[in-house]
Amino acid sequence: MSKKPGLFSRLFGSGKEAAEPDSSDAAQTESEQNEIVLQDDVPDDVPDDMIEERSDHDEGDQVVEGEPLEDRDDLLEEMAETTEEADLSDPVSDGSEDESFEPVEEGDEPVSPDKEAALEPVSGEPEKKLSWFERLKRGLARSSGALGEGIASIFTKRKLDDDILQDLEDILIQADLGVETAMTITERLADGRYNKEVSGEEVQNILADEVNAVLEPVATPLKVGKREDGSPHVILMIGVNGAGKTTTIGKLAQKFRSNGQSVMLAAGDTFRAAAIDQLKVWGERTGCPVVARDVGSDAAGLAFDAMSEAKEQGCDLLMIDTAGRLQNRTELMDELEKIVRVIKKHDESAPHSVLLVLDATTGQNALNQVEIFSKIAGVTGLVMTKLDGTARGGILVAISAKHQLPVHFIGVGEGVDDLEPFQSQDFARAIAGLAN
Ligand SMILES: Nc1nc2c(ncn2[C@@H]2O[C@H](COP(=O)(O)OP(=O)(O)OP(=O)(O)O)[C@@H](O)[C@H]2O)c(=O)[nH]1
Ligand SMILES: [Mg+2]
Repeated sequence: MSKKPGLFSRLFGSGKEAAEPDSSDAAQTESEQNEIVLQDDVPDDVPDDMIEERSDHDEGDQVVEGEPLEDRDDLLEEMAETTEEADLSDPVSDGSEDESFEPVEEGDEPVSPDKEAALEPVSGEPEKKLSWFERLKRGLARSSGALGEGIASIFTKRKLDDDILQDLEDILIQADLGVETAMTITERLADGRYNKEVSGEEVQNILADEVNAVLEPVATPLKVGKREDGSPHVILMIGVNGAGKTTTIGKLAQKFRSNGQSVMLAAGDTFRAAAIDQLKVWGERTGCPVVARDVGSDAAGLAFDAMSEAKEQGCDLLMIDTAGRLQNRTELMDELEKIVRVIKKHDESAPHSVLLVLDATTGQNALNQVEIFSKIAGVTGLVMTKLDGTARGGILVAISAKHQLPVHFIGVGEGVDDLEPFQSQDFARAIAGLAN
């Protein structure tokens, strides 16, 4: 049985308990074999204007062209210490088959138990494994707590009147559920109950039903698997800085691998050496080859080459990481547009999934992110991270009511198993503070 990191760390994400990643000789050798460091040359069939060097940007580390990656051991040490980097503490999936993914006919073996054991944290007491719903409920505790307290405080043996309905609407709007959903819920509550006593539990049930009604149509499993022509399914991961793109790639790689799929990763965040290395660490942990170039290289060219490489190696899936970018930064959004354009040069149908990673703690700004990233890169689905530690989980309801984009996964912690396929009923009951 695996030793899990502390629950607090998994739900509230201090990252301080992260064990140093495995850097044994064996792992290093495997990692070296897995790494595909490409020359920064331009593929022949991509027009020159698409492959010009990217412009520097003033966020994150400065780009130094051709700068070699820092010493791996130092970087790994640094990553284990920082709270801003990927969680390195929880490499083990529960191994259960996930029906969200298509079965695989060919491909590499999933991560072997030996490799998993080698990556296990070495200290700490094993914890009772909570069910996903328990973890979701714990993760959403701040959102449901704020809603629950508000509801309890206004539904105390009073008859339902306009003041109570207005108070409830305010609470729902404050929890970022959106004006439309808030109004639907209050209208439904008022229907047949006006001037009657209403219990908090009744309100919670209506809240859960209405939230579910909005979310059910968008709760869509992510279908992945090799294309009919034998080429890999290409997933492009996009979003603002720090949303959780790279961590989500790592968590998904683990899931796909335990479903027997062969996965390649592309380090398309070429702005920072640490970002490239973060993905390499996930590659090591999940047994996925990583296509990387030097920091400062052209991200679109790298994506193009990674597609050739993944096809050549017969991979089922290619996941391309990208640098975080604010949606109002035109030059960075232009670069993203170029990445998509160059990917299409390789395969008109790609990227087959463009996953926008949204940080739940950003609240209303997420609505704007969905709008602009969709315009630029054709978002096909959403992943919402950090639903733990925020009272703003209701934003997912507002986004779904407005954009109706598929929601594939939600994250409620930094650990590798804190990302799960999105289930509307679970989410609705958890946010309303109801027992399963
Ligand atoms: N609490 C919590 N933390 C998360 C979750 N998902 C990711 N994180 C943490 O968020 C931080 C940023 O994650 P990254 O994956 O590096 O984010 P990113 O979008 O790749 O960031 P940039 O590459 O800088 O744009 C890391 O510390 C992650 O461990 C989550 O669901 N809950
Ligand atoms: Mg990243």
